[in-house]
Amino acid sequence: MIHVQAQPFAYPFDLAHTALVIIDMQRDFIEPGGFGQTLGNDVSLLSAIVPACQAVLAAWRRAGGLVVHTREAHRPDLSDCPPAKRDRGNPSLRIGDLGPMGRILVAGEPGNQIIAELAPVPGEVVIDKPGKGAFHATPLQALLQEQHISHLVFMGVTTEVCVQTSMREANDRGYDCLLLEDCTESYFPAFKASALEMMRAQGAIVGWTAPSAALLQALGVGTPQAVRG
Ligand code: TIU
Repeated sequence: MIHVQAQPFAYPFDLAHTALVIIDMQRDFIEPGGFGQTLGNDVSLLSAIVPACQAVLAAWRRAGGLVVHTREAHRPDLSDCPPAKRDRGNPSLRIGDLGPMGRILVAGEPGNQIIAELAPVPGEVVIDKPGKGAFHATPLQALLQEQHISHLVFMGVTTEVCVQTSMREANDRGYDCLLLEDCTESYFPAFKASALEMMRAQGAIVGWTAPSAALLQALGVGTPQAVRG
């Protein structure tokens, strides 16, 4: 059993029964010209977490843990994108419209790909999800059950939208969830802070949070600073 120094108290997990879940680290949210920017957001905030995510992904792969990537992606005919989603806000381009990285939030388009720094490798799971949560209308739960997974470690964007929704879905399905604080980001720093606080409040009502260094230490991987120090 591995113990991570987390809030509100230590998070214990067994690597064989734990998956690293990376939510929506795709060009549509992180690069200019995608869905995030068309909603009016400053997308530059999100790329700051990429190095920390890379370090965790590398360590998790070395340890041999299961990796799950998600992409927020709609079918080209948008049959899985209800008006309640497509019509929200006042974006310059809506889901399915043609933007500089192809059709916004549509599967297979350049903007829908996971960023090169975190690209999946053969053997890793990639889940296309039409909603905010990773479980809604996807095969994720069946896949986790097949692999005897009971614990999920989360990274990705955005904290209070797809990450929080996915963690809440997971918690209701019985998974113990840890969110890595410096491996998740929001277009709204105050929303990130609130989301972290509300998830770990009331004795980890939704889940635990911890800095990625705490997970790396628990996995026996020193952070670059710790190695130098
Ligand atoms: N808008 C926003 O903050 N997020 C999303 O629309 N999707 C995800 O969080 N992935």
